[in-house]
Amino acid sequence: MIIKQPWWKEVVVYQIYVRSFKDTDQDGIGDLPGILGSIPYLKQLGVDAIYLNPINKSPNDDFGYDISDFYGIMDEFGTLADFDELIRTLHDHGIRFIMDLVINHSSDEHPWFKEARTSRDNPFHDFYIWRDGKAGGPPNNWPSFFGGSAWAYNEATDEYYLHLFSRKQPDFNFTNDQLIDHIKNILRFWIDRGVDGFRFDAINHIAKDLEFPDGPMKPGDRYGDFIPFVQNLPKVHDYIRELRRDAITLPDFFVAGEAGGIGFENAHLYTAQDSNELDVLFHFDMHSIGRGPQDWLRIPVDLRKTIKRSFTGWATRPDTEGWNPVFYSNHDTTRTVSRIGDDAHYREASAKALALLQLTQRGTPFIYYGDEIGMTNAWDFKLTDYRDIAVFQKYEEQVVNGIVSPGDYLTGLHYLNRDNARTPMQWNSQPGAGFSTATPWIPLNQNYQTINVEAELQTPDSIFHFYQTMIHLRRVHPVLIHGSLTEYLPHHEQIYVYTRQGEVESTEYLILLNLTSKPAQAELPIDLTNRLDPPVVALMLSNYPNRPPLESVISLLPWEARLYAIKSLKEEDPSSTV
Ligand code: TEU
Repeated sequence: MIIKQPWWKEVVVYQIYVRSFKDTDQDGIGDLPGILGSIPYLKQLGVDAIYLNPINKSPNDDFGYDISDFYGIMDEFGTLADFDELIRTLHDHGIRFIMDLVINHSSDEHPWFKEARTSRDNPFHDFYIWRDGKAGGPPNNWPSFFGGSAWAYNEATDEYYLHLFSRKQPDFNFTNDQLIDHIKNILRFWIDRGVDGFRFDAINHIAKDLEFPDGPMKPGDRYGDFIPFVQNLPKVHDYIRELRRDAITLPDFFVAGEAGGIGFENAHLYTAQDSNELDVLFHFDMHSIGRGPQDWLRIPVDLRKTIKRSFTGWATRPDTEGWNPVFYSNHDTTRTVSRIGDDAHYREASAKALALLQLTQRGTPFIYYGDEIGMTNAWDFKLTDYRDIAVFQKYEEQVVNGIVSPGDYLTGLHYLNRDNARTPMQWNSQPGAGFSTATPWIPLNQNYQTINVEAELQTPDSIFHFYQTMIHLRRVHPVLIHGSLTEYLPHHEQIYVYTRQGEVESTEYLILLNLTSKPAQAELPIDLTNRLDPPVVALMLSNYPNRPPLESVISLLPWEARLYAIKSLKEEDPSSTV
C-alpha cells in the first residue's frame, strides 16, 4: 500500500540568503526579482523548494532578523507585488516557498516597541520584557548571544528591556495574549499570501524563566550561564502548539523551527508526530563542528563524534519521533567545503562526497546556496570586510578586554564567522561575479574568478553536475528518501559506511565515504559482504573515475564517495532499475 507522503518529505530544498543571491536594481543587495530571474537555474539544479532568510521590513541590524514590519517586504528586496509574482511563478514551476519568520523578537524600530518604550502604561509596553535594574545595573547577569549584557536601559521608563540578541532586537513577551493574537494574524497573512511553510527563527527562546534569576558563573566569567533560563523551557511547546492550532490549519503546511541545545535524542519534544508542533527541527550539530569554547577558537574535527554520530543519530530516530532536515551549512555557519570538507587540497572531491552523503540520508535535504558549486570561506577577509553585528560586539569582549589578540581573533573569524557563508553568489568570472554591478554590501570572495556557476555549468564533471545527478537519483530512488539506515564500521576513524533499505523494495543502497584527506582502508563486515555478489551490485555514482570493483576489503582515496545499488533476492520491483 503506497502511503502518500507530505510534500515536505519529498523535496530537496535550496536555502537562499536573499541579500547575497542576485541584485537586479544595482544597489549591491540581492532582491526578490533576482530570485525570480534565477528560477531556471533552480530548475536546472533540480530543487523543488526554496527557503528564504527573512524578507520582511528591517533596519538590518541583524540583516533581516530584526523586523520592523511583519506585513511588509524589506525595501532593499522589493515590494509585496514582487513577492506575489515570485511565489506565483515558483508555484507555476512546481517549487514550494518556505518563509523564515522571526517571532522571538522584533526590531527596536518596530512601531510596537517605539510605543512600548515611551511609558510603563503604554498598551504595547507588555509586548516586551521589562525589569527594574539592580544595584545600579541590569536586572541580572545574563549575556546576549551577540556579546555584552542581555539587557538595555530605557531612560523614558527607567527600566531595562531584554534582548537575547542585539540591543536592537527586543524579545517579545509571550505571556501577553494580545501579542500572541498579533503573531497569529501575521502567520495567517503569509499563509493566505501563498507561502507553503515557515522556518520559525530561534523558536526555542520564546519562553523565559519569569524569575529572571542570575545564572551560575565560573571564576573569570563576566556573565552568568543564561541558557537554562532562556532555551527550550517547557512553556515553549504550549506556545508553538497554540500557534499551530489557531493559525496554521492547512493540512500540508510545513512548519520547521530552529532550536539550539536540542539533539536527536530529545528532538521528539518538538517533532513527535503527535506533538502538533514542528515537522522538522534545525539543530546545531553542524554549527558546532570545529568550534572551540569561544566563537573564535577552532578545534580539530572528530569525524565520529560529529558527522557520523549526528547523521546516523538523526536518520535512525523512530518514525513516531518525527522527520529531519539534512544539512551542513546555513547563514549562521561557514562554508561546508571549508568547515567539513577540505577546500585547500580536495575541494571538488570533498564537496562531491558531502553532496553524496547529504543526498543519500533519510530526511529533507537543505542545500545552502553556493554549496552546489563548492564556494569556500572568505579566507582573505580583513576585519573591516565583516558585516556581522556579532563580530564587532564580540570584538569589544574578546580583543579590547585583552582575552585574545587581534590576529587570533581574525584567524578565528576566518574559520568560524557566519559572514563566510554570506558572501555574494558567484555567478561568473566577470567583475562583480554576476551578482551586481554595484559595490556589494559585503565583499565578494575573490576566488569567484575560478569558482562560479558559469564555469561549473560548462564542466561536465563539476560539483554542480554532481549535485544535479544526486538530486535526480534521490528522486527516482525513493528508498534514498524514506528507507531505513543501517550503519557499519561505526568506530572507523575515516570511513562512513551505511545502507538504505525500504520495507518492500527489493533494491537497497550501499554508501561508502572516506571523509578525510588521507587514503583509507577497511574490511566490510561479513553481514554486509554476504550480500555483495558482483552480478547484483551496481555502482550508481562515484566522485572518482575508474575505481576497482567492490570487494570485502575496500580502499578509498581521499574523500572518495561511492553509491551502489544492491539488488537483493526479493522479487523485482520498479525502483530496482538502477
Ligand atoms: O539564530 C538563533 C541562535 O543563534 C540562538 O538560537 C543560539 O545560537 C542557539 O540557541 C544556541 O544554542 C537565529 C538566526 O538563525 C540568526 O541568524 C539570528 O542572528 C538570530 O536567530 C537572531 O534572530
